[in-house]
Amino acid sequence: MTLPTIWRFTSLFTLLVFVTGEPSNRTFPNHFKFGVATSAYQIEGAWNEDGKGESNWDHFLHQHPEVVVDKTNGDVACDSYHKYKEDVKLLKDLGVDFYRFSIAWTRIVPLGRKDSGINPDGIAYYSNLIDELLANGIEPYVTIFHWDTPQTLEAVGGWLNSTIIDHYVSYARLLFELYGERVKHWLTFNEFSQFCEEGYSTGKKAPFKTLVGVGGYQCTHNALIAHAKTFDMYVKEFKYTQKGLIGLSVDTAWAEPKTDSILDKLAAEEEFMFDYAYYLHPIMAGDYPAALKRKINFKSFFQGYHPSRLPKFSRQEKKLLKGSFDFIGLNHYTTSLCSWSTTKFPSPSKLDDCGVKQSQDPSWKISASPWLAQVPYGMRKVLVWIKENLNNPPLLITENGWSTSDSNLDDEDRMEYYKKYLAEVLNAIHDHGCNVIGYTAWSLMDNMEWASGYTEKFGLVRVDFASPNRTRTPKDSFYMYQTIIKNKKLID
Ligand code: PNW
Repeated sequence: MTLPTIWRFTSLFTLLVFVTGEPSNRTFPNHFKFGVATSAYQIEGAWNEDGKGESNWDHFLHQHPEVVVDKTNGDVACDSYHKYKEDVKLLKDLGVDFYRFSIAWTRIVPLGRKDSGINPDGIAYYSNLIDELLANGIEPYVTIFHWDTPQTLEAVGGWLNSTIIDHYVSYARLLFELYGERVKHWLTFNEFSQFCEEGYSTGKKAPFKTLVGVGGYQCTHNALIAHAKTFDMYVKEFKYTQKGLIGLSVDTAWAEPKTDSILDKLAAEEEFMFDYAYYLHPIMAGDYPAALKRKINFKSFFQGYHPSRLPKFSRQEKKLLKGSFDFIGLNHYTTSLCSWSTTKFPSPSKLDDCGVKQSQDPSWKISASPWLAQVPYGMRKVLVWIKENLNNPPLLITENGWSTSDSNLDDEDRMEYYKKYLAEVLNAIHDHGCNVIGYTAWSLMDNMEWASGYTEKFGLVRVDFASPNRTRTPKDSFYMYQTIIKNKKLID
């Protein structure tokens, strides 16, 4: 048999299994990196120490403790502001290649606007953290904004007010100046969908506004422009000397058609457009998807919104947006089943604009977070969908994890989740050639889970919130992840 004939009769899958052994023995590529993630508000505490300004989360949870289920807040959280060296020891022990953390804008620029002053102590904190990481062989991956808007800017509309764009860009420039020699991976934003839709439309996250069908689009629009301007600024002013990479993290739940019917398949496609392409098409192609614009503009017109509820990018903004990324960060946790809604959604709303009903299969295992079901195939399908529909960009999984209501050290369910999801990452790489460059577990330790307070725990490490020491104790999943990282493969 000639070689081409062998190629024709041997699927890529079979070949890869032949080359790499059984699927369960598959390894992560040599260049593949492992990390863990946290965010500033969720772990740091020290909310007003050493010159830090007030963020929207500080402000709203102090004013309205009742918006958090256990009426807690992030005033102390894991106290990482004081215990960062202990955190780095844990990271070193875990063996991660990188640590994804976020910088609190108000620690660096307390009043949000750079011209109102910067805070040397806050600057020193992250500088020390970065040095400590590097001294331990761990790369810092920095999220510039993980939802904690300076309250001074929130008070004048936050992300609804386009003046925030330039303040954000100045803050980002300062970070590149301060830390760019040492930080080579930047994420401009974490999950537009969560802080924009939930912050300004459905009112589940700070600033808890309910401008349904309008606020989320406006916020996303401004944040996308801030992202594009920051990317452009980095390329023009820093990239040549600092040689870093810039991406952003988007939230990518998989949308599975509820049945095999054409209609349900179309419903899932519609969900992808509103969940992924809405955010990713602008940064890849320079504008929102045409079908999304048509749909929202059409509905807006008949609802009496002139102009449309979906803002328009200028020609200059489109130019900046197009190709404004080095890699895409994916936060993936779960899957939903999609069908067309037979009951009406409130109108106007993003839900109504999309028109798709989402549900969970009753057989799925649900975590302590009601939205988070364990559906491992969703991980593979997301990676493959993005590869096939969005031109195979480099993908970094920036979050993936499982919540429990207790903090038990024998966290079997979390271990099962990680093993199954990581197996699907391997399948995406080996069977489908997805360009996945790394994986990040959420989270290093139990922390302040936003409006769920401390009731949903995502940590590989237990934190004793009853003790002023915030004592940290690794769970079984910590040791399992440690072994996976060491071996670059899954161990049964
Ligand atoms: C992410 N969903 O949020 C955030 O980046 C983290 O700060 C957070 O702690 C973590 O996930 C766990 O919740 C999400 O409904 C919240 O699909 C909700 C969803 C996805 C991500």
